[in-house]
Amino acid sequence: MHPATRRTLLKTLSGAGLVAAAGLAGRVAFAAGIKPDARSALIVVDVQNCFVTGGTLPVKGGEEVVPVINKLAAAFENIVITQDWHTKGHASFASTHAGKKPFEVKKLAYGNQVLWPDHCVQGTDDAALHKDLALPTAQVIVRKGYHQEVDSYSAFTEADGKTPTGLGGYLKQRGIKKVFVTGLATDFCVAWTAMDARKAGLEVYVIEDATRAIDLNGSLAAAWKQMAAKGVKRIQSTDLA
Ligand code: VGL
Ligand code: ZN
Repeated sequence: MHPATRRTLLKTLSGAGLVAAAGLAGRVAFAAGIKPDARSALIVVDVQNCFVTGGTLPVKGGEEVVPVINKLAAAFENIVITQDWHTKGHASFASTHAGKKPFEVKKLAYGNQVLWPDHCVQGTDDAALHKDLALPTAQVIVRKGYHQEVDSYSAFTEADGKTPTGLGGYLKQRGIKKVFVTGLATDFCVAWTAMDARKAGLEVYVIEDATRAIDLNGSLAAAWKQMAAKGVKRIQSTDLA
């Protein structure tokens, strides 16, 4: 082989090798980056009877997240569960407001509120966690939406934008840096929880196939867009496998 040809060939080969190595390193780094560690928590949002088939505010396919979440749980040392936990006659219920129907919007003291069917009333079977949700290692259950006049999609801060639930302080005291959000519904409680987790300075992933959406007037696409703008990362449960 002519020396010049050999030089070219070697360059080409090492060049290809470098590219291949970089590709592999990139993949490994990505996988390592999203691997849950001791400072990570799985947040399981509102997997309650109210939000699955047969409930008072059913999310299409809501029950399908249960086996996905049960499987994910094995990878987490820290698990937080949330429950939507409304009073009777809660301000977010259409039935509370004369002449209002579910899914209409009403301006309340803190801003526009979507009005829902009566759902997740404290202590009812409708508000209980789904019976097949198997999370024996979960350490805390955060209830939200219990102030009569204020809703709380977010598990961190109520809809008035200022009243904390305590979850932010809990995670901070426990040294949690990274959260993986799952549950119901993608475009309401999951999205608001994920965005508030960013506000709390956490690294945030939403595991898409461990969520299901209500999708009211394009709310699902809007939620993904808003989450992306706030640095929430959208992943699949297989990314953690
Ligand atoms: C939710 C509507 C009303 C949710 C809660 O869990 O996403 N959505 N209350
Ligand atoms: Zn609610």
